[in-house]
This record gives sequence, structure tokens and C-alpha cells, in this order.
Amino acid sequence: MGCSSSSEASHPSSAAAKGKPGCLNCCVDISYFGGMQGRAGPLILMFEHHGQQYRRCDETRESWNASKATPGKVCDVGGGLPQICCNCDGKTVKMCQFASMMRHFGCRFGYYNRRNLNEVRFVDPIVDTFPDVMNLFAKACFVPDSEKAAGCEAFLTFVKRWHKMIESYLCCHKGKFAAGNNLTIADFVLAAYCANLLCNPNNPMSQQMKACCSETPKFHAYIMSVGENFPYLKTRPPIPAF
Ligand SMILES: N[C@@H](CCC(=O)N[C@@H](CS)C(=O)NCC(=O)O)C(=O)O
Repeated sequence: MGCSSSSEASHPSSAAAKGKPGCLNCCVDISYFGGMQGRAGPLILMFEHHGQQYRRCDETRESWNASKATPGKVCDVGGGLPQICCNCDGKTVKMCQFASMMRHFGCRFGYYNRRNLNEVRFVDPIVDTFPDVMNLFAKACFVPDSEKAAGCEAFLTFVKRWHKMIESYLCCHKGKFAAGNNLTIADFVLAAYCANLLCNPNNPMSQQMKACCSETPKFHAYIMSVGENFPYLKTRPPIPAF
């Protein structure tokens, strides 16, 4: 795993050399399927926002399968992509599992305070259910045409429920961010969801997803604030649907 081995190409981040407190003084390699955001999206957004130097390492299905079959190449804990590898002060660290990596870097950068139970009760369900959103989205996108309609329906049904969960949190804490008045890892999840899926003109389900927002006015207002809160999203090039 990592840019030096299985990946086809790597892209240095635009975040280099402006890191905030907690940044690792090495480049973080994040491996994911080439050109896609998927579960890597919130991690990339957090690195961009915080100024952590990182590099995207693009895997193909073949290179990833080859890495998994090579002992010691991927994170020992197993799991799929995204995976992270960094070498700091001579020590190589490999990480996997989306939610664990979000929490790890969230603690390091100050976007996840596990002692603040009033906050984590809103953060955790958003972070932990994002993979469910992405799994259903993948099922709607990457299935034979005959299964597409059912896949889209299952995805949109889940999306409606997910938006309502987020709406109930925003109504409860009344803050401007996902879990109150502090920016947390849940905001990187929601902002990535908005920019990469909901408002992505290359996503064929974007309009139907937007239609699901009519019943969730506070979440709608949150969506409208994403560009302002995460300027990087306004400067990056267009991205594909997934
Ligand atoms: N529990 C893992 C699952 C990751 C996962 O399933 N990733 C997919 C892509 S989004 C993948 O790599 N699938 C191919 C594989 O597992 O080899 C996580 O949340 O990070």
C-alpha cells in the first residue's frame, strides 16, 4: 500500500506548508480508488481545511487486490479503502477504517472532543452512518441497469431518513455546525456529502437528493453555508459522481 508501491499516481495536496496545530510533520498518504472521493472525501476535506500535508494515492481494483494479497503491504487490521500510511520521524504508521481515522485525526486537530458528551452524541451517529450512505450510493451506481431503479429507491429512502436525523440534531442544539457551535468531524462528513453527492452536478441523483431537503429547512440552511465554511470546495476542480 502507499504511493511508493501499488498506486498508479499521486497528487500532492494544496494544503502544504500552512498547517494548524496538531499537523504531522510528514506527508500523509491516503489511498483510495483513483479519482473518486467516496469515504475518502471527509478525510481529504479535513486535511485540506486543517493544512495537513497529504498525498492522494490512486488505486485501481487490480492494484488494490494485489496489495491486499501481499503480506505487510496494507494495514494489519484489514478493511477496505480508504487507508492511510505515513512515515514520521522514521516510524511508519498504517491506518484503516473510515470512522476510526476520522476520530484519530479529529482528536489530533481538535475537531473531536470525546469528553464532550453533549457534542459527541451528535457527532458519532453522523460519522458512523456515513459509510451506510456510501454503501447504498455505491449500490445505486454500480449495479446492472436492471437493478438501478431499486438501488436508487433504497438510497433515496435512506437519504430522507438521514436528513431527518440531521435536522433533529440541528433543531436540538441550535448551533450553526453539525454538533453545535464547534466545527467537528461531523462537519467534514456533512460538507463532503453536500459537495460530493448532493450538490455535485455530475451525480445523476443530485436533483432527487435535493428534493429530499424540502422537509428539512435547517439542514437546507446548513447546506447553503457549506461553501462559505469550507473555501477549498470552491477552488477544487469538478469531481466525478462517486
Ligand atoms: N469498514 C471499512 C470498509 C471500507 C470499504 O469497504 N471500502 C470499499 C471502498 S468504499 C473497498 O475498499 N472495497 C474493496 C475491498 O474491501 O477490497 C471502512 O469503513 O473503512
